[in-house]
Amino acid sequence: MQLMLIAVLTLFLGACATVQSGSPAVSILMDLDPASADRTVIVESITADKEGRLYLPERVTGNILRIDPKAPKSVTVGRIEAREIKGKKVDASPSGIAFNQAGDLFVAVGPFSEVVRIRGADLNPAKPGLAQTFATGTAGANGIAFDRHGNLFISGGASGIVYRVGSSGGAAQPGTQIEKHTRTLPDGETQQAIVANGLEFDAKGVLHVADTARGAIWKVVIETDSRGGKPSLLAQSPLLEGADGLAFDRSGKLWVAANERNAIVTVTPDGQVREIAKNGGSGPLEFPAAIVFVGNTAYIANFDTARRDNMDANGKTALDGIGASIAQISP
Ligand SMILES: [Ca+2]
Ligand SMILES: [Ca+2]
Repeated sequence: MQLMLIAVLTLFLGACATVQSGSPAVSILMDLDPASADRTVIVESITADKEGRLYLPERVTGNILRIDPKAPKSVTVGRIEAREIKGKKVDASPSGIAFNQAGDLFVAVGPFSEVVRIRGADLNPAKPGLAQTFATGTAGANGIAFDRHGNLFISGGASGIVYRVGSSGGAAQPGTQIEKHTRTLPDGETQQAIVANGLEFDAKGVLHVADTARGAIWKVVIETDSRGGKPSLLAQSPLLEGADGLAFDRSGKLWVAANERNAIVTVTPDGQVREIAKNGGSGPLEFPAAIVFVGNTAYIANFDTARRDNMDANGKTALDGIGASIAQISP
């Protein structure tokens, strides 16, 4: 009897150890609108400053939100104003966000074909800084990332173009291009044509590009003149369908938000793909679109659009779950 008890206990403890060494748990750091699960708040990207505070551009208002994960509360520290273009009011609907080394904040604004800047000193909850034009000529501007020389790279979405601009801004130039491609989602209708989405540089300065349409990650070696070489495929997998925001962890592993699959996937430097978290439409991942690390903790922006695995059972809405939010994965 005693032996049997020990055997059962051993099995039980063994199972616990297996669970602990398996997938890390995803939890919610903050619901960005506790009053609603609808898209009253829309966040597509996330970054962090040197003090570990999180920044998200909000698409409905054009506000830049700042959240200290140690005491989560959203404050507005900057703003991207709507513009009048050809007689029509055009909202900024900002996407990619990144700091440069000096602590100035940059945001991709697709509808303006620009990247805008707010100086670090102007990120102020008492008087939110107004964004100014930094780079122009970036049609479809989506993901952004700085190389170690201070050049800014900007993904152009379905065109596959990745633009580059020097540290003083101005007219951006094409740096490299991912070949165009369109994938039909499992619903047989939705077309996914974004081949240049999330961008990130690894520790060696190699640019990585998320190809949402192919479910792939491309590597691009940047030449000394800051132009990109020919893209080479690091990984392609059904697990990467919907690949959006990217972030490297401290070990050099690439984390990928696979938005349409409600999943977080990792890719090793030799191209091994592994799923580390996935859930249905009720969260905690709700169309995860971007990731940033603060130390060993990953913070994830939930964009929560009604597509594929984030759709409710009715096949139309994404009102299950809590809506726009920040999820976290702690080691
Ligand atoms: Ca909510
Ligand atoms: Ca939802």
